[in-house]
Amino acid sequence: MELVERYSSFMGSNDSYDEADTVIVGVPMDFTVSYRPGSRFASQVVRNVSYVLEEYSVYLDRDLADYKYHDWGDINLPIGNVPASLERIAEVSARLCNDNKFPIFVGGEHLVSYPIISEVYKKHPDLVVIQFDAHADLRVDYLGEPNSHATVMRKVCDLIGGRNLYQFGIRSGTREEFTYAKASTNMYVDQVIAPLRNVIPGIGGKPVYLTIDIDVVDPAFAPGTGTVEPGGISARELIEAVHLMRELNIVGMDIVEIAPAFDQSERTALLGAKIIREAILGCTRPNP
Ligand SMILES: [Mn+2]
Repeated sequence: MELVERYSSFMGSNDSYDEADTVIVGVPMDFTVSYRPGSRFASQVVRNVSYVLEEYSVYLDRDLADYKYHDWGDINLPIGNVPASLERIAEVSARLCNDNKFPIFVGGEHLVSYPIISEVYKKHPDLVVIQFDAHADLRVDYLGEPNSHATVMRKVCDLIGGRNLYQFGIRSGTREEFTYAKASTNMYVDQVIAPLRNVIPGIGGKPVYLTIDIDVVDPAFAPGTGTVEPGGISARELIEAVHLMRELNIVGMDIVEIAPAFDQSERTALLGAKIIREAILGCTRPNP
């Protein structure tokens, strides 16, 4: 045990970038959100609350001590400049792809997923995207603006093809979004676990990018988010859903829309931290 320790990194990780298989990056952007901003502070709070978690997961009988993961820090973003921010996020994503890292991005708003997925798609042209979310995020524009956390999955569809997008837990959107989803994507309204089990065999070994919008969870379990939507899955179901990802070929992921200021209990950020722990343990390999 060290006499003095630093906990400003996720789980106190001290692994270097070069030796790590997994790299965690904060993306402190919340410039296009339609309701309450604040997700730019999520990554710092997720790091802070991760201190309470054990490295050992009793669900998986695996221990983070056996894994190499590096917390790179937060991307420096030009606050308020959306196009320049998306470019910088893409630049970081490209580097992680080139270096063959398993990237875990901590949002930030959901729009940050777009430049990340764009880079991952360059590397994996047969990419599948799995989205856990309360909202469809399939608008063409939001108040005339095509770059928004409400349009992000429509942009992803235009990029990779809607049939390669699987949406779970969706319980909010416009009629137009649900009509589009019916014709163009694989959307499973309100439910997560049962439909996820059904589609996993069909996805098989294809590369999968996982994007988790924390508002897929019922606000009772995750009140710290910008666009709260009552209903939704429990914290336990989200953990189970992440465990199901072990059956797939996950090549990267993000967890977005945690807005710590709206949750003094910190349970939302803590759920995010726990999800990251389970994803590292479940979706990457130990590195003794
Ligand atoms: Mn979303």
